[in-house]
Amino acid sequence: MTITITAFANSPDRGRGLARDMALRWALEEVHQPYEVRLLSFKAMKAAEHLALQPFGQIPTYEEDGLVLFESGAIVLHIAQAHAGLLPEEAPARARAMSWMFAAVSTIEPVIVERETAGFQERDRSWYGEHVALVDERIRHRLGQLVVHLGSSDWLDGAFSAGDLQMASVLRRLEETPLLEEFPTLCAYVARATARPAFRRAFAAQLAVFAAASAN
Ligand code: GTB
Repeated sequence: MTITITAFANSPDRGRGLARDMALRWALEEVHQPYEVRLLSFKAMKAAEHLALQPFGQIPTYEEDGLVLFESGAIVLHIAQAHAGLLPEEAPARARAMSWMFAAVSTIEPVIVERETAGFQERDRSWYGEHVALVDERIRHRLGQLVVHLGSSDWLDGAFSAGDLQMASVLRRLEETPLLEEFPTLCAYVARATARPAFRRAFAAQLAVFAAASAN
């Protein structure tokens, strides 16, 4: 069984591990599954061959023995269901961990992506500052709710799970904004998650891609 994922050949994150292949790498490392990476240029991502795997012309994808998946959240869920280590055995706890995966991608991530998109596409608009201020308030509201839920716990629901992997992956996208540091509980949460050996291995692997691309 060979697992192949796709990633940027030249990631615009410049080795910071913020593109969504990072969550797949991390999940695969957590469950000790080897994987290969097919690196794609922006042009290759929009070509028919890749569109047959990912209808929106994006990375990441996941291939394994004829199974082709896209959407990073769905791929992490597949990995977590297929291998022990990322989801609790007990059914109710397993279902709750999945709830947290969805909370990460459908409740927390959209407001963060809205901020990023504004930064990329609206910076020259007269209303940019006002818009970002409103989005920041929405982000703060969600982060505040997350802090209340976490309380003094290390993880979202018992032991570290795919829910934490997905949530920490989403929160990392705020690391270079002033927002995350307003929430020390979440900074500590992300630091705890990213100190995991599996994260460190995944991060090093994507950084090696950036280093090799920069050397060329
Ligand atoms: N919902 C999909 C999923 O979760 O798999 C979204 C996939 C997605 O957004 N892929 C992005 C992509 O392929 C890369 S990860 N973009 C190219 C395109 O759409 O043409 C998003 C991303 C990109 C760059 C940074 N960065 O530079 O920091 C961070 C995150």
